[in-house]
Amino acid sequence: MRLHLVSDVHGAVEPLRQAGQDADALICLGDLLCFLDYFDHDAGVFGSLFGPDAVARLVELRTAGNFDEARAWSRSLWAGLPDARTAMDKAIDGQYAELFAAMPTPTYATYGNVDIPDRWAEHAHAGVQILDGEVTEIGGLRFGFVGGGLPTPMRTPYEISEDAYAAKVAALGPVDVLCAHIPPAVPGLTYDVVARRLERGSLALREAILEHQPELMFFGHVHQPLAGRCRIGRTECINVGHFARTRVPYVLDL
Ligand SMILES: [Mn+2]
Repeated sequence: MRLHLVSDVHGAVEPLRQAGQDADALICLGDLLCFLDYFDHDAGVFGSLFGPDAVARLVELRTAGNFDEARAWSRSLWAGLPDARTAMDKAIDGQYAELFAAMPTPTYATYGNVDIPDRWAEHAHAGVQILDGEVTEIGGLRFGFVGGGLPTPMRTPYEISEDAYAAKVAALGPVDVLCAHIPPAVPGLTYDVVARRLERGSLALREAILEHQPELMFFGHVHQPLAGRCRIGRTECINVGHFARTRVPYVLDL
């Protein structure tokens, strides 16, 4: 059985469609939406609503770590837009409609921190199984899925408390393959060498790995990691890659 795994799709519809080909199943570890494209300032929700110059300013502030100023700039942009809420919802639903339509049957998907969980059920077709704090069987193995991210100064759309996250991890129990959007809290896995900061990793994931020692743990979230993989005991922990840039799925032969 051949599985293709992707994470951090961030609006890459056509590459996602291709990533589902020649696979028996696709696993998607979240961050489907593109709000802000750091490289293509015309793209994403912000690019389509506010234009490239406004996006360039926002990218500049966030890259410099001025999150308060970035939020103020973002607020001023939204305030200048008549019926901002509707415009944003329309842009989000438009992206989700295209992305879910590009997913093959079967697809197993969980949320990233840059996702709106409430909007998924409406767009997912019958071949897409949405899993968050849940286990399913794939190729005779138990796969556990945990979605979302932990609180950060970026205040991305789906960040939950450490306790709520730990409860979802605990709900899985022992699994053969652990899948999450964010990595376990290991500095080499969480440090982004381009952004030059530590992203949020999960202590609960690390503890679950130490306790249950699954064969494999897959995640994404850290776009340019110091280390793309590491071992924790007998568990191989693997970042499946920043799909929006690489456009190549991670291939797992079972
Ligand atoms: Mn993420």
